[in-house]
Amino acid sequence: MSILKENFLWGGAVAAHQLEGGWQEGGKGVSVADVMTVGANGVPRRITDGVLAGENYPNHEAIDFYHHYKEDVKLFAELGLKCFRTSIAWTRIFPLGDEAEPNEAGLQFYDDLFDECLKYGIEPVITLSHFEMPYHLVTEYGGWRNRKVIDFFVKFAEVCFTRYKDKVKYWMTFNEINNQANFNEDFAPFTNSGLKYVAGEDREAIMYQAAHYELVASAKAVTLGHAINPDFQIGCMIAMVPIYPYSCAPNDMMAATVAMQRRYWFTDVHCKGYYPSFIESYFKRQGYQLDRTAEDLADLKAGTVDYIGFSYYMSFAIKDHDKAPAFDYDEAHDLVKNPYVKASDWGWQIDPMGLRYAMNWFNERYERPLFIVENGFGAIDEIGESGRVEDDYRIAYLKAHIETMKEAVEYDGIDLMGYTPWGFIDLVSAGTGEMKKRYGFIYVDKDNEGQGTLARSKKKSFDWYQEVIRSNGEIL
Ligand code: P53
Repeated sequence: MSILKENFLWGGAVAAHQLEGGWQEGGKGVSVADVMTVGANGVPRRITDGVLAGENYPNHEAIDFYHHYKEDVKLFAELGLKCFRTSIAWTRIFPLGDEAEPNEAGLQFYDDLFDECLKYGIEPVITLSHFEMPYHLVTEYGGWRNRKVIDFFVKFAEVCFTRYKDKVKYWMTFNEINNQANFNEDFAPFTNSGLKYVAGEDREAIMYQAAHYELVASAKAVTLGHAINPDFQIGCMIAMVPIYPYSCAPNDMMAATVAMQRRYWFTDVHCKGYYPSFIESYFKRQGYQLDRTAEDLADLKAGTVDYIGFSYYMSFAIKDHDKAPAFDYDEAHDLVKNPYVKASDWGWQIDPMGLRYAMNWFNERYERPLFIVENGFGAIDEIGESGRVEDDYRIAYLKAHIETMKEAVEYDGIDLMGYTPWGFIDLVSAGTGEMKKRYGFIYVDKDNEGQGTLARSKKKSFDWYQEVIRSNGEIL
């Protein structure tokens, strides 16, 4: 008997824009990911005004999964995956986002991809919106600040649900919808919501409005999906980075509580169907008059999610900065290093116990099944003398996290659906656009400048993960 259930969904996770490439193939339109240049460790990606000549846009080709998917899915089957989490590029289905009819070539691509997965018994797990909304919706409508985008998204969801209802059972609406809580930076508002702020705007108020429209769109999609196929399991997707109090000073504890509220209220709306009291009270204090209709509130109530999908990479710590803990935490300034944990080369703090903590945090509040849909270790990999990447550091990271995940199931009684490590085939980093920040068990020969043969090869972690799946997590 294993600790994890028999039908546990062991898998791997990616997103369309980070691996497919083929950015203009099959009638695909330009997405927000197509106008982001390559960055570097500590150097943000630039968002350009459209696609400009002479810039390096790493997502345009990515790892060219669009043309390699058959050989890749064969490798995924060899790895033993039970499920494959990817997203449907919105711009393959609606190239501009506001068309009356979908693009058949795009729909056919995902039919072919899902058939290829199902041929090997690999279940597709699909995110509808993963940092890749049509760029046209940004330039013509201002992204999610515009209520009209709700209808465009719901239509996209309906087309996908209807077309793939017999091929896909597990869905998620918006990837890491809560990243935009960090509204002072440009990256998350743009990738989440297609928001480009102009100077002098109230960034925060606009973020709440955009998030509200997304939450309504998500709820409407959930209701619609269940009507199309009652067997669908439709989840939300939250970036879970627990925020610990730096010390047991009461103000640090309260600062952490408030920071968690600020980052995770999205989950309350997705799971409970209404806004939590602390955020209503914050809106009141700020004088925010959001556009939230009675119909919206009814939609939110009706369309709560079946499960919580979440990513987990790291934890944060917060120190009260000589001010009473209020609802004004700012990620860039208030976070401090946790002296008890180490960090990756990119400064992501490595904290396996934080995963068990996060699972308990979700479980206590929402009592919904959980699905760990991202976890992983971004590192620079070198092909060693053996001819392959000996990524023992990655194995160590994953092993430690799977151990605490199993503790959460065994000791805390948490209902866990599955585990899909991020970027199990090397792909373009979302945060930096780099290729050299690798997460994979499968190496892809390509560098930050876009050079390389695109050849795939197995790393040491490939064999390790194969055994983990085969033993249902008993052999780590
Ligand atoms: P990269 C920030 C914090 C946690 C997760 O990230 C994040 C981000 C945004 O960078 O994103 C998720 O590639 C996201 C994936 C992304 C992955 O984590 O910056 O869902 O698209 O690739 C890893 O190392």
